[in-house]
Amino acid sequence: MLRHDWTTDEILEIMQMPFMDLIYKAQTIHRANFNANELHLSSLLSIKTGSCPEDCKYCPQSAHYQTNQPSEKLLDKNTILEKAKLAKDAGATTFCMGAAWRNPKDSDMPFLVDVIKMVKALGLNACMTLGMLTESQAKMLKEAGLDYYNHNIDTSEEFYDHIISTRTFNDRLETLKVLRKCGIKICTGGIMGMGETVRDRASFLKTLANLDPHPESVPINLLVKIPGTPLAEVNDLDILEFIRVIATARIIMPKSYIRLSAGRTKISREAQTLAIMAGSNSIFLGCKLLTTQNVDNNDDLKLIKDLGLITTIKDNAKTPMQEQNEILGKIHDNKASSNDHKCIKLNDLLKE
Ligand code: SAM
Ligand code: DTB
Ligand code: SF4
Repeated sequence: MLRHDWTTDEILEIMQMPFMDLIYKAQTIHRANFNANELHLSSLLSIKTGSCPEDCKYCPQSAHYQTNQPSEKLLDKNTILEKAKLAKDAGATTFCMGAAWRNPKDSDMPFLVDVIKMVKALGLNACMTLGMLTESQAKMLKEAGLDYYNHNIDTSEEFYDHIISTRTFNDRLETLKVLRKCGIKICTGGIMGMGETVRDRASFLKTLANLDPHPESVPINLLVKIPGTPLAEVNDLDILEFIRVIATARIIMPKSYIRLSAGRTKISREAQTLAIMAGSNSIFLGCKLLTTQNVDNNDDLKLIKDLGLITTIKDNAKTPMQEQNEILGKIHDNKASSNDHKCIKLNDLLKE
């Protein structure tokens, strides 16, 4: 039975049960609702990078902090289309486009509508994350064919003001309501390891699980510490605590996709395996997330293969390595990361 009346104490009790019991319960619930060997693959593209007016203390793209993230103008349609095609060739089924905006301007809407139509025409699920939306904007995105909208609550209601001051927790919930009203699937989650308490993590999960219906997609990010941001030096979260959040999310939102999102570079393949065992069933593929480095593709594919996971990676993908690198890592040509050369053609590894 899907519940929407959780208390923080009830969730705390689940999250703090003996670890083996927690994983067993999460895995049992996962198996009752999903194929436990299946992993969903998404691909991310930052369509407008940097100079964001919001002051989210974790974010490399906030204009409030001195990070190494250069500001870039909105990508053009052809570039986005090219990246979407490459994502499809790589085997992603969902293409998620992010913009460093507080909200889109009404004058941006025709462009966004065209982009959604282009991505949908490729047969991909389209997802966007553009900040707050008005109802008329959400309606336009829905009519264009948008499947998912990512809009994270990020942390607990109680801790929110420690992390962001330029908008409120309630602002976030309002946009989520607008999305529901317009029939767009909701992707909302948050970031662990920002200095929050265990109770904050339970309260964060309570807000998500008490949304009715549950969000279709729940990204759980581990903080990527960005030099120059106020959270650059925060203490590392114990990885078992992170796994506890994933397992608890699976238990209380049994039918939602739980996405093991940012921060995978910080955790071992064994910890990622544990996260998948605890019920996360989706990852972002590619050497780059929006602006930061992701797990190198070689390592992801080895893990997929070693665990015998079923993914949407296609057997006949013929993307040249050069192009593959582009979608998987060098979204911005001038910022190749040191591990770009390790991005390999997906199927080469799977066919071994
Ligand atoms: N500007 C839009 C917004 O905030 O809704 C969309 C883009 S924003 C970068 C998308 C999400 O990325 C944020 O909600 C946050 O949860 C996540 N994120 C940003 N920086 C991060 C970091 N350093 N570590 C982990 N997750 C991060
Ligand atoms: C989400 O919760 N995680 C993704 C997706 N939604 C858009 C983004 C992670 C961004 C990590 C920091 C960066 O690469 O800029
Ligand atoms: Fe802007 Fe989104 Fe980053 Fe906050 S998380 S600073 S809203 S890009």
